[in-house]
Amino acid sequence: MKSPSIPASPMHKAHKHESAFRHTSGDAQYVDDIRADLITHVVLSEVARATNLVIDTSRASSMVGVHAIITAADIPGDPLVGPIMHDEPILADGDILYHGQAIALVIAESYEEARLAASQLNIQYETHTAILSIQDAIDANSFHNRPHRIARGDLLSVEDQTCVEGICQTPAQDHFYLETQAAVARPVEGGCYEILSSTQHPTEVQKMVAHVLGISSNRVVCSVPRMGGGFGGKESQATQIGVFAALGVWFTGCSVKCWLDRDTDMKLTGKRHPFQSFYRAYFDSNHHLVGFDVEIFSNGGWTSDLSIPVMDRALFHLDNAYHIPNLNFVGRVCKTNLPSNTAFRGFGGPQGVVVVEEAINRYCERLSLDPLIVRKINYYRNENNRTPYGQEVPAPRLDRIHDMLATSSSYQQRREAIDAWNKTARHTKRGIGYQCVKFGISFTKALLNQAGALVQIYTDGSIQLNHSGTEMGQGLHTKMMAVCAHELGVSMDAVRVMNTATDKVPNTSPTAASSGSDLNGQAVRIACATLIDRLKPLARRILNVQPQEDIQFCGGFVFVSRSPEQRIPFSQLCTQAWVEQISLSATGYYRTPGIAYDEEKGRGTPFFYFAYGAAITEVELSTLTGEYRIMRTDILHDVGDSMSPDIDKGQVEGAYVQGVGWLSGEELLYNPQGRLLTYAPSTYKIPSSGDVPLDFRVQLLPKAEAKGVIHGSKAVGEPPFMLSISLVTALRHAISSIANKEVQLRLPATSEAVLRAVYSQRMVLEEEQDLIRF
Ligand code: MTE
Ligand code: LUZ
Ligand code: MOS
Repeated sequence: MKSPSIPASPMHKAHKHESAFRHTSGDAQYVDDIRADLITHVVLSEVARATNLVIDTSRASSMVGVHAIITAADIPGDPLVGPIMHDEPILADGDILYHGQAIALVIAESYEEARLAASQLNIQYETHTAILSIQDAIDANSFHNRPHRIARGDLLSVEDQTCVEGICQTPAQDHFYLETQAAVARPVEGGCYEILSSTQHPTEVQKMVAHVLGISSNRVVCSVPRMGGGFGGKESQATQIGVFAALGVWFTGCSVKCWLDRDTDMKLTGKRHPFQSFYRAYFDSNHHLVGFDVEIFSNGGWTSDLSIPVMDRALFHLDNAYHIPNLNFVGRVCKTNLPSNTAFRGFGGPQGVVVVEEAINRYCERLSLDPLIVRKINYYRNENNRTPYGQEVPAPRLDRIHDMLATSSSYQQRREAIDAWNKTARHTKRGIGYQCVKFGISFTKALLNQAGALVQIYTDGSIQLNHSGTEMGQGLHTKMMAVCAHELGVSMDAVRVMNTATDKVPNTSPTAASSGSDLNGQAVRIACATLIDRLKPLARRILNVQPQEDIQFCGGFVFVSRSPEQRIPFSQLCTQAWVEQISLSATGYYRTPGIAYDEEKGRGTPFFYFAYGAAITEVELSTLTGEYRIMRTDILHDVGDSMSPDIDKGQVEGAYVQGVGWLSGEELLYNPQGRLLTYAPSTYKIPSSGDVPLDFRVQLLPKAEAKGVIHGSKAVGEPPFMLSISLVTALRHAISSIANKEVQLRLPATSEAVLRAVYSQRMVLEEEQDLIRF
């Protein structure tokens, strides 16, 4: 019962990103826009593995413009950092463990002076052979953990079924956030520190700065204006940059910036984990995937960082959307002389999903089946709804999404038309591929599933909103404004989201695992509910109604539900609250209920719920050059009842295209000594506008409200990344049309890789023709 003159809540409406105009006008402030007295040049190692490192700084430290040169020996507190294991020397101490490792910091007035000084460092060491690949690590028994395992059923019982076996390799990927890693540290009186950081995890920066300097956490405040992209690369690995800047302050007393140029960023920081998986998939005569035996290895790099939870998420997603009765999944993280690989959109999920999808594709190629049909046969359904780790998949939405998308995209007709085209076309082949996803939402490290908020109302009715999440372009702040505006019944304009800061909300989790809006949305709602509870009795008194009378807050007014014309402006209520000494500031705190996982047993409920989606991708490729184009992509994605549909569509599009980059064009190449060769945009190719599907149709699943989640919405940041795997299926469809044989396609599917796959089909064809001839 709302009066027509009262504007509706902004919840579930289209919003422009809260910083959209500032992004485009240049008004948006990033960390590098903040001035500092001095800059930091990070000196990187030029070898992948060495011992007896000795650095003579005497000549360099007396050079013009140089204020300090810092090496491991100078660190005042604990020299080790790391988000979980605490195994990462902040600067190389005696040993060098990867090419590009930070070995010294030059704090200077300008980059030119710093680089000149760095060239005058006398660096000595003894080099050793590096362990680089997963195979090197397996051979050398070099691992970060013991194997993690999830198993059920009995694989012996399916041994006589049709088996496809193989080795599936997925590549690394650089985050290539537009804004490289950056931090500014400033001295604050009393030996305190202020760190402005481009980080997804300000609490980790605060903690590790305190730790490395040997001071208490309350002497450090870390705040985040915004990031120009994070994608997981600033979840744990922005910490080091913040610590570098803070060390600069410790030794000089001046404000110090640490900003990495692109080359340094790409050499120093970790990437998406490359995986190598040995699999055997068993299918019965009805095309049911009845057994899956998989041993997966990831390349963790030199320290453990987040590699173990990434591996766990890969294991949790080896089933993707399919019920598999008999299985054995084992995962292990390799320790190598590479940068420490880290969180990247999907957090191991994509690496897990690719394996089961490759098995299905190969099975279908062998039997000339449409892989869409085999996928559908295997979905979780109400009668088969337990994941390998025992969590229930309640009322799966896979069939509904599948049927809607297959129909709306005319999959069947288009596949037939493509098959007809491929029969006659000589140099261009077409392919169509379907991919669904089921993605578990919650941090796999369960305790991280918590968030806080601090909401402050001023006497004019305007609001400052603080919450524990960070903004990296994903639109979290916009969604949080909508939650706050909805709860307090004001317009979005009345709410200002403040920089994320550890002095406003303490002990925060990283903004990651796609759960930023789920967790912080609840915390914001709870804080606002506390304020509303305080304001309602006052409103009833002012409106002169009984204590049991229902009061509503909407459109900037506070009114009696039964008679909306009886109302006062929200601002008037706030002024009166101050006069009557009612607090207008409240915190909110939320933790996800009911999450538990026993890693020993491989059983539990690691996820609060699952997000779903599906995509159909059509490609056209040249068999002469291996080049291809995505002609059309249709996506239907389940974001629950979206809090902000336009922002969510942007997330779906961005995740898909970023996934396309991972699977098609982005290639990190190292020389045999472990030196990264593709460390700049000249050689490392992220997708550009020309790689976006020519015809791109993204829909959000209608009538999809989720229970127990903020405003019925679902997490969106990572799940659609996996929809890009439809590209691989589409490419395989196109390539297999040459000889109707199993495709050997290496990932990333660069033009060269596609051409090689085309040649190997042709060879099969020629061999067969030979057989016929003789
Ligand atoms: N979108 C943009 N524009 N920039 C980013 O860095 N990171 C992704 C995703 N979408 C990212 C993004 C990743 S890895 C995650 S985990 C989520 O956003 C984090 O934000 P959320 O939890 O608020 O969705
Ligand atoms: N688990 C997860 C995690 O699923 N996503 C994450 O980003 C993460 N980060 C740290 C620890 N566990
Ligand atoms: Mo995202 S990889 O969880 O930061």
